[in-house]
Amino acid sequence: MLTAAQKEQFWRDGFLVATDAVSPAELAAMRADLAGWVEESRDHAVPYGPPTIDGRPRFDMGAEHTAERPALRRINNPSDLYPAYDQVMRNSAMVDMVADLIGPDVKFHHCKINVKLPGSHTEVGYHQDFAYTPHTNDDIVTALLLLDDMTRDNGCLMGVPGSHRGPMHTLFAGERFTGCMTAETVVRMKARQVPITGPAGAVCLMHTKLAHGSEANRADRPRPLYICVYTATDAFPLWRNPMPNRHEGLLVRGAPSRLARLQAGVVELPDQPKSASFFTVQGQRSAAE
Ligand SMILES: O=C(O)CCC(=O)C(=O)O
Repeated sequence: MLTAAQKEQFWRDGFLVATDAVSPAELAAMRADLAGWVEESRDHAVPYGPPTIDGRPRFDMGAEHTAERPALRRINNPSDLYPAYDQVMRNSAMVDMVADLIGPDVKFHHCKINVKLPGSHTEVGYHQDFAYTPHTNDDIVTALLLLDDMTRDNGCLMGVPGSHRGPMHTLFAGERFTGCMTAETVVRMKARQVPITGPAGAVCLMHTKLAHGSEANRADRPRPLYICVYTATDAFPLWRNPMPNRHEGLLVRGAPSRLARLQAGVVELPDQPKSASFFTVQGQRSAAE
């Protein structure tokens, strides 16, 4: 699926945007579900929905949410319940692309949708995903599928090229897990960041150690991302899944592994409060909290 140049770009920069990661029909089905959920959220004042397997509300809204101006910001593990999202997580071109990078043997870890509706305040504080999901090795790809065009003004992802080859940065302030890098580190990251943009149906394939964040949506178009995390089958979790789900460990390509591959180093383990989504961990309140 990916050319040699695309693979080289991924390992050099730590990310890659590839178009046509899903078929038009797959994209349309996911978008139709999402449009329905945004409408449904108008009837709710607090996070709601069929709970995740660890009992959390599946749908989370920001504190600014109202019926008139919905701020649905997160849907946790949609592949657990919704066929369109399950199909894409298991068997889309996106999965083949991931296998080209860390395969041939690949398993699933968790997934979510970050919505960023127009007028919502949702932003993503700078972090490296590996700090939330440490494993025995870092052959882990976060696949961020664009359900709409992602542009500079609708709160696109911002990433620091090459940062996946540098150190891991703490997400603690003293003893408190903030889920974000420290203010000093963020200044350094932002000085080197680049916008990551693309059309609906493209995917940003991101190395688990890439430093990234994103700002609020200032446009009149939503910026929904369907985010699926995949690992090589010989990468095993060192800590509990921040978003437990029915399909953790599901083999999506190749063969399982009974060997764990270990990478030398010291890993700081996260501290994950059981809130409706990681936005609250990062200090952005949920609706009606
Ligand atoms: O939604 C975004 O802009 C980034 C998502 C992200 O970093 C995450 O969910 O870990």
